[in-house]
Amino acid sequence: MSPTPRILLVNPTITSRRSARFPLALLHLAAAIERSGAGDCSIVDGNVDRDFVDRTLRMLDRGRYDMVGVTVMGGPQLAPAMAVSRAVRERHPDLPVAWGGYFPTLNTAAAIASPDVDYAIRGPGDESLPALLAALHGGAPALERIAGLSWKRDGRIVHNPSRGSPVPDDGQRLPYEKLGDPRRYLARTYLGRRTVAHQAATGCRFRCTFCGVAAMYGGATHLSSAERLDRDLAYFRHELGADSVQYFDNNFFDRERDMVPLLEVMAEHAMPWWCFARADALLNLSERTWSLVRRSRLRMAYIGAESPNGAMLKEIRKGTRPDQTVEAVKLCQRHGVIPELSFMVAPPENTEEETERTFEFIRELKRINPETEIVVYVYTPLPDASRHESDRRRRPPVAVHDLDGNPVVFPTTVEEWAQPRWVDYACHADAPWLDDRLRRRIHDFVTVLRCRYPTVQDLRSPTWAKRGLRAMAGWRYRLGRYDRPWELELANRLVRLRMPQVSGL
Ligand code: B12
Ligand code: SF4
Repeated sequence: MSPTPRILLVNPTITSRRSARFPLALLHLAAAIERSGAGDCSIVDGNVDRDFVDRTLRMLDRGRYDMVGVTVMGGPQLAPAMAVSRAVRERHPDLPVAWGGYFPTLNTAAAIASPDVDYAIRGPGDESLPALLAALHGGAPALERIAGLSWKRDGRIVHNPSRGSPVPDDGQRLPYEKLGDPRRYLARTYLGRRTVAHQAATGCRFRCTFCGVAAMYGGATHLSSAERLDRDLAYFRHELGADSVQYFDNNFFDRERDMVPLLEVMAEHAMPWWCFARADALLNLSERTWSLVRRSRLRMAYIGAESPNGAMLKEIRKGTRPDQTVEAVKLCQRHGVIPELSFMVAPPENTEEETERTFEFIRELKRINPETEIVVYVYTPLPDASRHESDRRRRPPVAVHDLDGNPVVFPTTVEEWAQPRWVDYACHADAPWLDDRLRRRIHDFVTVLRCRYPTVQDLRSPTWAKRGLRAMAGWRYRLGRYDRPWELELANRLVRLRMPQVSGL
């Protein structure tokens, strides 16, 4: 082993080069490793290095590394994560490979069962990863004492108790220079010419049953200090030349009293911004805070509206009501903020009825505030085994059934999870209880909707093309004739309108 343990952190490709944003998970881990003094690290980002498997191997060949850490989100990132882990195992059979992130946290058994994965870290890795690096380097703690670690002992799989918790920041900025030139991650978006991705707080204090964030963080959140945010924003502006910010915080307006100091900093920097927010939180903000929100130049808030059905919202423990969605849409309009609402259609129960009801609700919201952006997902509940440990005891498992009435059996291996139908499931794009007719209906509705109301986030399609599509889609939308909009599909193929649910901002 080397004197200072070294880890190579890898972000397998998940998006296009153009849509690459700071790999925040790896930057947080890099900061944690440095802070703990456990070792040193380098980063390979597959969103930027398109031949990231080769690059990973080249770096391992040339440098001394004691471990490879791979961040893995379910869906399209899984196959590249498997490819890089397999390649490392073949070339360096003794080098430990650790997986962390949403996939191994939510599907631990499948991840750790892979012969190419030695360690799966559940939950935030800021404490567990440095501890693992130290343990493998012969130091304390012993493997069995590392929180949230799943590992193999003599061929048996051991799951250590409790996932890690988010770590309060130490006031230092993230080590962006580990990415080479951090300016490569700034992108032209509708917020500005050079938008940067940032996360002021980690975790979320809510426990919505369908949400991976609740499963990861178990209702805990850690906010950034105002001093740190000020330092980060100053760095983005003055060192990187950024002019706008996309905040990936799971729920930006967590508690008003905690957010005001951050908003004051943001108002001083006045860089247009986007964030995730909850309808109830926005409705509860005071007039004074809204004036800060306006001064800080919030442009768009992504709100999980999920459903027009209050009972369903209660059942999934969303904690908001449909009337709050309506009010939030009006409130945003008054304050010059575009609400971007996401909906989960086709739930396992009353699948068709709930879907049609959601379409009607979307139409109502569009009537109230035509600027409202809409993102439509298929409701794909998390497998019971994915829930946070602290939640498993609270609620009995819920069985979901396929079209034939058989209970849905979730994959147990990484190979199965990487199959197209389960990738679609992870992407909230398809579910085993959807028939072809309803699948088509959802697709058609979304096609008509996005042609009738092209997203403002689409900077690529020319204005004339968007106008043309709007006009073409007008009669269908007005009459609710969504079926088989072949002419829109044809025109769309030429224009290639953006899909916010695939590409993000
Ligand atoms: C940025 C982002 C993306 C980026 C890619 C990021 C990248 N890797 O380059 C893009 C836009 C491409 C993306 C895509 C998708 N995403 Co996404 N994404 C996010 C987002 C907004 C931020 C993630 C982030 O950077 N967080 C900041 C870091 C600090 O936190 P973290 O990721 O939790 O990291 C900590 C731990 O996970 C752990 N950890 C992470 N990696 C590792 C690695 C090791 C070795 C260790 C030890 C620990 C560890 O330690 C970290 C530090 O504490 C989250 C929501 C959120 N606010 O977190 C959703 C989120 C992660 N995405 C999600 C999903 C489902 C997707 C999609 C697969 C599907 C979809 N429809 O959204 C798509 C794929 C779309 C497609 N291509 O078809 C879900 C995952 C939940 C789940 N059920 O699995 C989330 C939580 C959104 C949500 N609320 O549902 N996403
Ligand atoms: S849906 Fe939003 S509010 Fe609910 S747990 Fe997930 S991030 Fe938090």
